[in-house]
Amino acid sequence: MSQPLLRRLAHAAAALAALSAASVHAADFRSSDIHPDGYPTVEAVKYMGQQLSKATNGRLSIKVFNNSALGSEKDTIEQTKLGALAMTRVNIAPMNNICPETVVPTMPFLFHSKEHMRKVLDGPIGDEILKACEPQGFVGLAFYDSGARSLYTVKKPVRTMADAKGLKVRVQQSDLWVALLEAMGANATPMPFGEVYTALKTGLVDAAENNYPSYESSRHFEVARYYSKTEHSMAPEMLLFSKRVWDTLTPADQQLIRKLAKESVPYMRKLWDEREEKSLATVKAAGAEIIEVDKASFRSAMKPVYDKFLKEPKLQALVKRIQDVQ
Ligand code: GTR
Repeated sequence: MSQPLLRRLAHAAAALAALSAASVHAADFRSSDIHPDGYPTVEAVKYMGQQLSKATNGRLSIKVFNNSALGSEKDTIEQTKLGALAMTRVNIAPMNNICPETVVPTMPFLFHSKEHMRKVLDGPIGDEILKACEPQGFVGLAFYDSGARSLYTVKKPVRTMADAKGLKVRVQQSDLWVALLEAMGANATPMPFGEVYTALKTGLVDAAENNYPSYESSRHFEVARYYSKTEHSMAPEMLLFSKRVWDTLTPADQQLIRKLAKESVPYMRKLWDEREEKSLATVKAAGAEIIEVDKASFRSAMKPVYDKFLKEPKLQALVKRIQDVQ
């Protein structure tokens, strides 16, 4: 075939592709979550879907599959990468092994308050981290709150670092989380969230760690009733869109989706603040013991984690910038 003909054919194919992208009239984007109905992350994505439907007269919408219906976070991340799933709401931790920048907001004792965390993630640093996952196939739309994570145990309370020694602790599926618990002297067992209740109940693990809403909604508090306020990480939640699906959308739709995702953040936070309080009251009423710990001793044990996971200067620079945010 002659060169000009080939070139013309290529142009025609490109025009056809552009046309079909522009003419995607309707889509019901599937989004996953491991949490049940009523959990702030689930409700925030549903809210975003309603707004999307309203703004497009029903042309675009979102259907949330919650309660791990589409698998663990690791599974849904994989499906999102492949484009089998349009969106997934996951914690940042299972992204740690995929997208190096996500390690930064996961780091132990990095944020000193909820306000600090929100300010960083709402600003240019948050946007840089969201953007950094694009080459891996994810369009980062927003960060949601996940509070502070603390240790909870079945048999004996943790009050000092010495109490954590040798404990078998369930962690999220991330190398950073394994190292974090090992730095406390514990033995880390990575597993999906949906398996943790049984693991605590059967003694496969002695402990787990999470924020109040997850400790409560998963009913882990029924089995592990000592909640020790280590508050060792404020690893946030992420809302990710599949880059493969994204690339089939018009720029106007992309812009709308980005905007509505950002607008779901304050909605989520309102629910989150209420839920944290409610969950704490529920677990206390059910007999969970909330224990103050010597946080400084836990914090000072984290140096090996910083040394191991922040070798790259660009990650070190991000940490420094976060620490400098007032
Ligand atoms: C929760 C988080 C989930 C999941 C879970 C876990 O706080 O909302 O996305 O990461 O923790 O520990 O697996």
